[in-house]
Amino acid sequence: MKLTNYVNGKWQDAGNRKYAAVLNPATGEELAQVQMSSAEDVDEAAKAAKAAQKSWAKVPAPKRASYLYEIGRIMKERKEHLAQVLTKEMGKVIEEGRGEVQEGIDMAFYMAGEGRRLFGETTPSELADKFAMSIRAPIGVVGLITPWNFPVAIATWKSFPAIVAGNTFLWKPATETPMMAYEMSKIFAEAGLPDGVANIVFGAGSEVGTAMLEHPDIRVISFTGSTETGRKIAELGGRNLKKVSLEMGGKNAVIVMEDADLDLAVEGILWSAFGTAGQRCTACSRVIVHEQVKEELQKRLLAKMESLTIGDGLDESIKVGPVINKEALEKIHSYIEIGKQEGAVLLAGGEILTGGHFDKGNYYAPTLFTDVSASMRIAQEEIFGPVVSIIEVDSFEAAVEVNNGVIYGLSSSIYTQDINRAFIAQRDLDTGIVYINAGTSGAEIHLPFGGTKGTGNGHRDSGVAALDVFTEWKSVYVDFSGKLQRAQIDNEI
Ligand code: UN1
Repeated sequence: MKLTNYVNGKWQDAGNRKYAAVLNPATGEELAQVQMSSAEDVDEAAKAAKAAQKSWAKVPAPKRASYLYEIGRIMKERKEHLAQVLTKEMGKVIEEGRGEVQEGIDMAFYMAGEGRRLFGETTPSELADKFAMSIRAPIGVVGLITPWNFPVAIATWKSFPAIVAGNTFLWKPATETPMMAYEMSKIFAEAGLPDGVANIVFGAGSEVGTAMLEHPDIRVISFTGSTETGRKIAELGGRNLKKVSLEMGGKNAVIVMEDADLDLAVEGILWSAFGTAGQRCTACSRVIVHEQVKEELQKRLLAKMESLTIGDGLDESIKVGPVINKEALEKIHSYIEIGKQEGAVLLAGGEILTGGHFDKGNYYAPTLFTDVSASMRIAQEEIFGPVVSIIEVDSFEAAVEVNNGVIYGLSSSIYTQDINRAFIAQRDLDTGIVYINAGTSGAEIHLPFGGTKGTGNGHRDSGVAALDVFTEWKSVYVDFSGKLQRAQIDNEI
């Protein structure tokens, strides 16, 4: 199967194009071939998006929203199929695949509701017989660059607010996971979304991403991915005066205080750290534990880790799927040596799994380090795999300091029964998302998603906050006095 770009409501013919193989990370099997586009392909899509945008912006927002209701309805109807495709190309276990598709469905209905809101403000004018209001205006053509770890949910966080707000878009999905984008192109077409509103261009970041950043007609770039790539996007986007929204890495921690419900904490850690094989931006990669409960927590965590089943995520009994590719496997593994050399103690895992079906896929053993100090590289750098480091502290204050002592600021969590501490924690943990008595992952779509410091650049995905990325504020003054009225001059207050 050849996946070609979706431009102006049509799929390009397979023709004489460049392709890359899409592999199932669980089995190594080739699933499809994906088009590797050029700057010309980007230009063609940007032109189509531009041509469609003016009339799209004139469609009343509730009508634009009606397409989202239809998209959501089809996604719901097709949920199992989409989840299967997602698990095959990305590797996450099927239960999580279903959850991710649900996240997209939720986003469709939520953003569709915005079609009847998109609130601006009315405010008194400082002059008599004058009316003042601010409205959200669409920006134009927007560019979306999405990662492989959430091939559909993150794309919906970006494309659905873009659609309801009256923009048209060009979406570059990750090369590893184009099949979900292809599925979405079929859904866009079936929902009757006018041609040119949604355009999908497959290909490499260096080629397609760069061309998007340099294209004069693309006004916004919304990106989720690595900090390294995000920095390059910010630089190039800055030079080209694009509005750039970045969602990048994390080094998220679960804090376990001495009064915590330890079994609950263990469950939260297990889910946040090893769910999606640790490949979530929100994954827990540090456990900051009070010295009084460290040994006990460690013991219970190790015991529970033994029950983690590893394998092909299509098998319902599997809890931890493969990692995305061989490079990821190597990168994760390189941190094991780094951790050992720095003096951390390896309690479990630390190996690429081999033998039998493991040989065909990319499987890494769930890994636990202990006696890690806050400044070690394994406690500072994003590993993006099933690797957790236990850091011992002697107080709540020290726990907060360790949590905040990294360059990232996406998600944090604290387990405690003390209500005062919980509230101090939500105030003092310097991440964009804070959980009390729950792990670090599990964001819901109607709240803003994003992080502080090196995780982002001040924007947010999902929630109403997403509309800020895809709209421009327009202030409108209506003077019905029939005479010249000069603000700041003709109105002595
Ligand atoms: C991501 O890892 O980039 O909160 C997104 C969560 C999911 C989204 C994660 N709802 O883990």
